[in-house]
Amino acid sequence: MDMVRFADLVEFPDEAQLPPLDRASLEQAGLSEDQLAWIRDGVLLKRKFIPDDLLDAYIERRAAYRPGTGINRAGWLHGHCYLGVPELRAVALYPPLMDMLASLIGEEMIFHLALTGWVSTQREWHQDDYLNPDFVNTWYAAVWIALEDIDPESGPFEYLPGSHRWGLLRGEKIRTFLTDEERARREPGSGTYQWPKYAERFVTPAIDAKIAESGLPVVPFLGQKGDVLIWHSRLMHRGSRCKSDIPRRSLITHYSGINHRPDMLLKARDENGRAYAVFDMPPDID
Ligand SMILES: O=C(O)CCC(=O)C(=O)O
Ligand SMILES: [Fe+2]
Repeated sequence: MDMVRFADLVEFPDEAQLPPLDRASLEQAGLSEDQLAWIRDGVLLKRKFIPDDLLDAYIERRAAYRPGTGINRAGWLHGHCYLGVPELRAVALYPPLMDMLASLIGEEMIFHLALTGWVSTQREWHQDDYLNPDFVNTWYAAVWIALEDIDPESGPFEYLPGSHRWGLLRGEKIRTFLTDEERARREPGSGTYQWPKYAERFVTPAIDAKIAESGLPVVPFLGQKGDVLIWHSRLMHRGSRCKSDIPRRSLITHYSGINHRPDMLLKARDENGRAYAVFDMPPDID
């Protein structure tokens, strides 16, 4: 088989389906500095955005999670672990953060996924939206929250500013290059589909070639405690390789436009009225 190209895996959806700030026809007069940065870079970096008291309560709870022996680097198994961890919800649903997300995506956002590892995912270059059902159409954003000064050797988050204007990787297109077995397989513990893992064998080279020809610079996010980086679901990013065993203490949270998740049937609100998704399966948090 010929090498799969980035162009074979992407689509340019009709702009009427996209969040307002992604529409070429948008009138930019009257937008905020933050919204303009988002349009330009596909990321928004806000220093000292989350108050220490919220972070400290979460850090204490997370640090106490040590199943088995020793330090737990991987974090909780489930993306919906926040259902059992109110300290996590308090950070993820911090009202100024939720308001900021809504102003970038164009509608109220619902929180539905947390990554609590204190180590890089070491996941290769990707966009987030292709893991979603197609109807999400990039009404989606994720937030990287630094819980301490991030060490350059710890495998920081890296991204390519401006890459959110490239084509949109589509799960449906990617899956056509997989076998039926690869498409169907799920992880035994968590039940998550494994296809993105198999797809890396051709998605990663296709993206690498696209990056090389783009000439865009790779930017690491070396945040300090309370700094947040919000990124676009079409932005190329990765968890870079660990160059030491220095921990990387962060919290990563993912959100969708509340009207773009008909698949998330159970929605709850916290005491500030902020939305998060509830799932039937109880999270494994002990
Ligand atoms: O910082 C990392 O390890 C990458 C995380 C990531 O790709 C994600 O949460 O979507
Ligand atoms: Fe990602």
